[in-house]
Amino acid sequence: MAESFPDGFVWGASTAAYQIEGAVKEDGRGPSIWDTFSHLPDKVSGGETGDIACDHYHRWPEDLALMRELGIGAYRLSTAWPRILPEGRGRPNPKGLEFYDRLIDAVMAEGIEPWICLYHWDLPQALEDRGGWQNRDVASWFAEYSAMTVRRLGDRVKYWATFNEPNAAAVLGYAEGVHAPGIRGRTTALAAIHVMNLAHGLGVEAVRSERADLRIGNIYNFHPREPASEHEQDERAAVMLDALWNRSFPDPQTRGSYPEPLAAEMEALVQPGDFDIIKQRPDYFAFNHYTRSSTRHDPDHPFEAGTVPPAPGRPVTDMGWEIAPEALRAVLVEVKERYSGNLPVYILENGAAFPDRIDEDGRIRDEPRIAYLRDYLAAVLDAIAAGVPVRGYFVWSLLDNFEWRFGYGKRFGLVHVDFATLERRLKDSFHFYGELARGAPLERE
Ligand code: IFM
Repeated sequence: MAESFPDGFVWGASTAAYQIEGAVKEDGRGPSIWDTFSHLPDKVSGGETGDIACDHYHRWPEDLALMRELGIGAYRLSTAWPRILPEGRGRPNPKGLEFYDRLIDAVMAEGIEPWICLYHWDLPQALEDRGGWQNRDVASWFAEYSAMTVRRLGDRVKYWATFNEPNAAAVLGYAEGVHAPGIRGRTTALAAIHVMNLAHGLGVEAVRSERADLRIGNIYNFHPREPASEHEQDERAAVMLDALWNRSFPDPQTRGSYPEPLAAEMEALVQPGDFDIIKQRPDYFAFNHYTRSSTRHDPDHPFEAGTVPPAPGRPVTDMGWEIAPEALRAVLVEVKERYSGNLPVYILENGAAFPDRIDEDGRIRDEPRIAYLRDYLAAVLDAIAAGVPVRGYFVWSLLDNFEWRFGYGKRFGLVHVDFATLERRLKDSFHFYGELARGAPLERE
């Protein structure tokens, strides 16, 4: 059965600065927490770093040609705070701003709508040295950086997001310590959550006071967290992880309060007036989604909530993440009920890592990725039929890239990158996605 997406549906691709740009010491860029973290021993698989990544900083014209060939209508990138403000605040780095200026002009010249995310995990190291996301001042510095970036690019870029997956930045970076800056703790994570929420609120205000005509939101991440058993401790752990992962940002930002299992602990951090700053009316509602997982009581986890690998036999991606497209439909329906109402909804990341192989004829027949995309897109169609106003879908990712603690071993791209030569090669999924982007109906399995 073939089914079409609604007229005007936006087909996009997403990337992030640290994962693709490289050129970490060029043209005045300052170090970020990921430069520091990835250079520490044993933090990233194989000791890999984002020093070169896809070398997009130099090869962006080639990557833009790929976007043109793909036929996407929108491209979501992130600006690197340490490229624009090497010390995190103060005087901007003209060359950093010029890079994004040129890129945006070129993207628009291709008829592709640029979307900018202001924070995709690369906090300037100078600010981490001052307490990072645990320091309330960083929220104001984020607002200054946001205003500066919008002043330069807001005449052309209409769609803005403050943060990408602030939950991942807070939980992986400040609770579990497996992402930069590598801090493990409970109070550290709660502080980071609150300061990032404040930064979002101040950032939205700063962007709107620069220009009232822009569309701004936040990019959440929703992954259902079911209890691994009916045991009370597992149920409690699942409620906690759901609050921490799925609710600790959208709840305060759209409803003005922290979710129940965290609310009491957060009280110590919340100052009078904070929720007035944090709760801002978004112009659209966006999130990323990849999988679902079950949760068990884990006394060694800072929030006593551990993730259980999928049961043997369940289909998984190369990340070990369960393939469960029905979870995306459920999340979309829940998002509308709980948060977004009639706001336009965008999925700003979805995709899958698989161990791709280049065949002798040079082709990459990545059928598992095509099947994943087809099934998740069918779930999007189901949610649209159920009344969720989904207006766009952005695949993660255009290119294979630096997958954080997994280095270059996990490939999410529609385009294969040979990290020794930096040669790009189209995968079969590139052609599959390109046809949809050009208006072909989705053939359901
Ligand atoms: O690569 C990441 C991206 O930076 C944020 N969302 C999830 C992707 C896959 O892990």
